[in-house]
Amino acid sequence: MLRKGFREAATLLLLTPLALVGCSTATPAAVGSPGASSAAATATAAADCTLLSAPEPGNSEPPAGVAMAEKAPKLTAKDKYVAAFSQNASNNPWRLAETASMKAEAEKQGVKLTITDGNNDQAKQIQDVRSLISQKPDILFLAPMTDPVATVVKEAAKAGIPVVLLDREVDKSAVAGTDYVTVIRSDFVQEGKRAAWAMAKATNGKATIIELEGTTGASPANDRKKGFDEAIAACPDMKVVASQDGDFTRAKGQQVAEALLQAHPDATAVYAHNDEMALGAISAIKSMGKTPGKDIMVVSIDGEKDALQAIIDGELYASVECNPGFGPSAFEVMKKYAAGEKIPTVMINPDKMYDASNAKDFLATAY
Ligand code: GYE
Repeated sequence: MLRKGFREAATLLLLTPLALVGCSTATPAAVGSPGASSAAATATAAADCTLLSAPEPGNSEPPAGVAMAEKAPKLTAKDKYVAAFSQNASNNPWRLAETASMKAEAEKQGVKLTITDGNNDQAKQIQDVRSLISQKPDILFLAPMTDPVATVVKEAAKAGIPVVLLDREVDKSAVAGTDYVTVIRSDFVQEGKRAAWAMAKATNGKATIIELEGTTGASPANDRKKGFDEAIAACPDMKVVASQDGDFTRAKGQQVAEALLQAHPDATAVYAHNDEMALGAISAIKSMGKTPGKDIMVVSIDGEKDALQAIIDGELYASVECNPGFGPSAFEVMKKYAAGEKIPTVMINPDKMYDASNAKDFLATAY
């Protein structure tokens, strides 16, 4: 948790302020894109923004006291599994990369995998899951669009099908370890905190921020907001002045960014809950005759190829990774569960931080 980061920072502050300038806590100009020395980033740092002296929060500690999945439908070990995957949308590179990872791993493991696409429509995804349940797969992988998909998670459990949630949560009416086996995901609150840290670096702790939220009701949208808000509370001169749903898409991100930037001409920063919306915002900033990464600093989450390129181009300051490569972990859980091994009810993926110091190194392998 960032708390750990704060604790470390507080200890360091007590010991020696000089120790704070380590390799992972370099000055804004050293860490950031060329935009770090921009007009948006005020020349003098906000002295009372403690994020500026804190180390990059990094990944959270693995959650403590996680229960094991005891009451979910069982999976019988077989030579050949028939699996289903309900994807919620195919409208951005992150979703396409996740689906490709599931397909590739199923092929590798000789698993027959049926995939449905919810078209970014919750009602369609609910229908998809019902039709997959009626096909009685051995296991159902489900990347939920929004919280209410919990309804069909419970229906799958009633039908005796073990469910593994991928990349998002559903609402708590579906019980982990009972209605579904586990959820594999990132720590989205932590991602929000790491984005806030990067934003503090980008703006020297002084920013008038526009926030582009992910799809309303999707757990990463809730948590990325929460983590960011909690972290910037450490910086009195960082304020979110407008926050709106950009549906995790480039087109909506651009449209919402245009409207909010017009309504708030004093904005100096955009925090987007994913790269696609950040890239939309970058287009919006340009169309208003402003320079992204200079007049307006942009920070986001995911680490897709176009975002890494935008970092290299100095238009995006940083992107907190959220890795879509779920195939290997999803099918490993399936095999372990079938073998009777105990499965924790939540499994957290570690994420990197991409900025001007490393974006080039990851460009060739990005999605
Ligand atoms: O960040 C975003 C996608 O649920 C973690 O959904 C996922 C998010 C991802 O559409 O780009």
